[in-house]
Parts: sequence; C-alpha cells; structure tokens
Amino acid sequence: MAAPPARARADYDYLIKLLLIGDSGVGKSCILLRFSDGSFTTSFITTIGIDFKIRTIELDGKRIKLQIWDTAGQERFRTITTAYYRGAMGILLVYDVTDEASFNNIRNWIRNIEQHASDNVNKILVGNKADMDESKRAVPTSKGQELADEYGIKFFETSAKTNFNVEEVFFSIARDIKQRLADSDNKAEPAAIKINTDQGAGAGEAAQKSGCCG
Ligand SMILES: Nc1nc2c(ncn2[C@@H]2O[C@H](COP(=O)(O)OP(=O)(O)OP(=O)(O)O)[C@@H](O)[C@H]2O)c(=O)[nH]1
Ligand SMILES: [Mg+2]
Repeated sequence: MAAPPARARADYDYLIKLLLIGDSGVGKSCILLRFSDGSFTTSFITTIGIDFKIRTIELDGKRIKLQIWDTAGQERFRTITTAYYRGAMGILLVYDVTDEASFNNIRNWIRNIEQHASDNVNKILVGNKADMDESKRAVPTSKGQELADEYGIKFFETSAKTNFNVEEVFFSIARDIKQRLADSDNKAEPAAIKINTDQGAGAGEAAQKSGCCG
C-alpha cells in the first residue's frame, strides 16, 4: 500500500469498531457515555437511530482507537441499526439485571448478529445496572454467566451509574479483537488490518473485510 500523505498519518495503531446492542432502556447509551465522557445521567433520553463516540486507549504499548456505535434499542429503528452490524469487529450485548425480558431477548439479539454481522465478530455479554438494590434484581449473576458460557463468550456485570466494570468490558473486548487482528496479520495476509491511515469509517471497514478470512 502506498504511504499516505504525512498529514493523513494517524495517531493510533489499530482502529476497532464496536457496536452496542440490546433492548431499549438497558443502559447502552449510559455505558458509552460513562466510558467516553466519564459522566452519567438518570434521565432517559432514548436513542434515535444510531450514534457513535470515540475513545483511544493504550494496550501493550499500542494505541487503539475505539469507534463505538450506540444503537437504538427500539424496534422501529431496527432497519437502520442492523445495517451497522456488518462493519462491527466487536459487539456488546447488553441487558438490564432488573429486567428479565431484556435478558431473555439476548438470544434474539444473538440471532440478529448471526444473520447480519461478520462470522468472526467478537461478542461480550453485559448485565448492566448491577448497582440496583438486590430486591430489584431479576437476573442472578449465575444466569448471565450460564448464558455467556453457552455461547462461549465473556461476561461482565456493570454499572454505568457507579462506573463498575465499564472500563473492564471495553478493555476486555478490545484486547481480544486486537489479538485476533494481530494473529491474522501474522498469517501472511497483507497488513491490511492494521490501520495506519485515518480515512474515516470506510477505510477500517475495507481493511477489516480484506483481512478477515485468512
Ligand atoms: N441504576 C442504574 N440506572 C442506569 C444504569 N445505566 C442506565 N441507567 C438508567 O436507565 C435508563 C436508560 O438508559 P439508556 O442508556 O438511555 O438506555 P439505552 O439502552 O441507551 O436505551 P435506548 O437508547 O432506548 O435503546 C436511564 O434512565 C438511565 O439513567 C445503571 O448502570 N444503573
Ligand atoms: Mg440509547
């Protein structure tokens, strides 16, 4: 690949695109706001369509730019949000530990992923609102863990309110994806996956596609 002009050279080593999915009200936007801005609000402003935030983290001396897409949980936005599955390298499946229906729906969200996302996409299960009083809890931690084990994915309970495990979730999935990208780099694929140029979302997507199936 030709070297990009100097001004286009990026300030990161990897671009990782993540997607937050789950029922409306489980706390996807709050988790993202906590991670990207360090803030939290109790008011519920439902997401319209799709939105994204950026945060660059460091892992093993590499700068990882996380582009995190926050989807609307509401059914009426499903066509828009589903279109973003394909470009995701990792998907956070979020439910609310005080809302059993949101937990039962995780199987449907996984089915959507199987239909619309890349086969090698990383997934992580997130049970949010772990700060809520035990009397409000509808999904025991053990049930969350069981479901994650069934699908062979990692599991965290989080609280966007208290900042419990929020960093851990993003760092965990970012680490796994970075490892996957590095592994496929090493399989003599062109180093297309390692993003060195900042050409916006499309560049990352193209790179991901070209290197995904080595
Ligand atoms: N106690 C508690 N409340 C939370 C937590 N996370 C989110 N909430 C509350 O839950 C409500 C919904 O949060 P959002 O982040 O907007 O939910 P969402 O999943 O983005 O919903 P949609 O955009 O409609 O899909 C808000 O009133 C938040 O204050 C949490 O960790 N603990
Ligand atoms: Mg939202």
